[in-house]
Amino acid sequence: MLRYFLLWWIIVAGAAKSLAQTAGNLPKPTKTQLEWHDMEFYLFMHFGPNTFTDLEWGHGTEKEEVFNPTNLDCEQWCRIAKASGAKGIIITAKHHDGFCLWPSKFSKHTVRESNWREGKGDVLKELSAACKKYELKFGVYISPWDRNHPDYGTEKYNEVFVNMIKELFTSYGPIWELWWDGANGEGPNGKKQVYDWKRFEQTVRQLSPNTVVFSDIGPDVRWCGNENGVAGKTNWNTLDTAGFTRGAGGPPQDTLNTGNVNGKNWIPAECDVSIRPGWFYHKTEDNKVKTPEQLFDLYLKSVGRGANLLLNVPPDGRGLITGYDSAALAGFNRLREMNFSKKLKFDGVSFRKKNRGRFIYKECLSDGKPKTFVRFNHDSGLVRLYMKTGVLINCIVLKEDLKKGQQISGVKIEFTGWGVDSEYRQVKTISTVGRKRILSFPAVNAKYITITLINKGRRSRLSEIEAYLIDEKLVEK
Ligand code: FUL
Repeated sequence: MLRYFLLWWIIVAGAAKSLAQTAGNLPKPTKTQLEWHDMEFYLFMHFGPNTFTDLEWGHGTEKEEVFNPTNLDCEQWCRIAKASGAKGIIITAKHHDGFCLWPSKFSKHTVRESNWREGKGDVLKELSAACKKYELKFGVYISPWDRNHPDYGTEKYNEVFVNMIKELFTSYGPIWELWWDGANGEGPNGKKQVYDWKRFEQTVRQLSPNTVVFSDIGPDVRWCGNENGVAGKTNWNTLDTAGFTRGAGGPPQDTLNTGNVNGKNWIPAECDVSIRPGWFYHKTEDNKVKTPEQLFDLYLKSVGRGANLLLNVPPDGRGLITGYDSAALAGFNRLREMNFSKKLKFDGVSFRKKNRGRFIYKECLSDGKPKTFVRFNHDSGLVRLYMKTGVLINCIVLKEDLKKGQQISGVKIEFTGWGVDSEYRQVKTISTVGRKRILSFPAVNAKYITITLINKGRRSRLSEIEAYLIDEKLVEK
């Protein structure tokens, strides 16, 4: 008997060890990245000479006088951001035309050379102060491609860019996210720059180790592979970057969209998209602002697939966000509040016995706390939710605890209930969950929801299961 017990123990302990090793080897988010995941949704603001010249890519030859907002009010931007439920603002400190929204000592193409506020204005100063006041995170986009700077295309420009980064971090910090565009076109001398990315990265890390750095390949956050704001239905937070560079040398766009299942680095996806067709303000697009329903759909396809949503809302030539955009944003916020405020209640939760984890109380799956989770130790985890009477459901939200890495690779959701005269069963399957996975579908009248995790040998930590009946018009198409 003892012999059998020992044999059993060796097998069980061995299996547990190999599982633990798998989990132990997985890339994990840093504390800063975990906090970034919880930012969910924030605004992008494209603002600069293009706002006044009606261009998307300025030539770099525009006179500084063109930049002249008549009524700039960064607090208005912040109030609108707040009312939309956004948690931060990222501004184009310098776009490809090279114009600096701050009076950089390393350029002669800045707000200082403009007539705006007699050359004494500083958009970054005003925005960073307004963000502090309204408790929003402040981030900057800085394009390395510079169509104006005379040194661009020579080694000297790398020094210029490093100095600009230093200015940003020392005068306008804390900077929560730094957005690096990989664009690498020709400068005024017709040459392309060979960027010293290593040095740029070191400069940021030294000055501000907690800033989240975005680019095609991170190091902290990656591009989602398109500018439509849509993450992959399969969305791994992990990515292989070896052999790739930023910009044209980046991983294929579909890889950026889905991540790599066994990717070596934790580099989650951020979905950037504009509320209007263009990134900069154009009067002709005032009637092309996305509707609250379209924004809600984008939310399902970005945040609802485990990514973050960076929504561009460009201020106009007055330096204000128009009523078209602010109305759409407020409507978007209302839709999220209305549809996700009433969680449907389960009358019971049960687990397959062998899957019981450390935190085994049913409330933990609907307490809204990511810290409490159910850990599934086996290859197939199963949870069953029960409702005394059938309930109409058209949306399920799952959340995964990510501290030990992203592990859930497949979920089967089975609804059982009663149709008009017979019992029915409907099955939906999804792949990854990540920070949040929102699945919406035509309503079912369910009494039991059975959730099976297909883990392929990894341990999984499911922290939340929510069910809703959202407005049927909002169900993902
Ligand atoms: C791109 C730029 O070329 C666009 O103008 C815009 O800034 C977008 C967010 O990134 O690479």
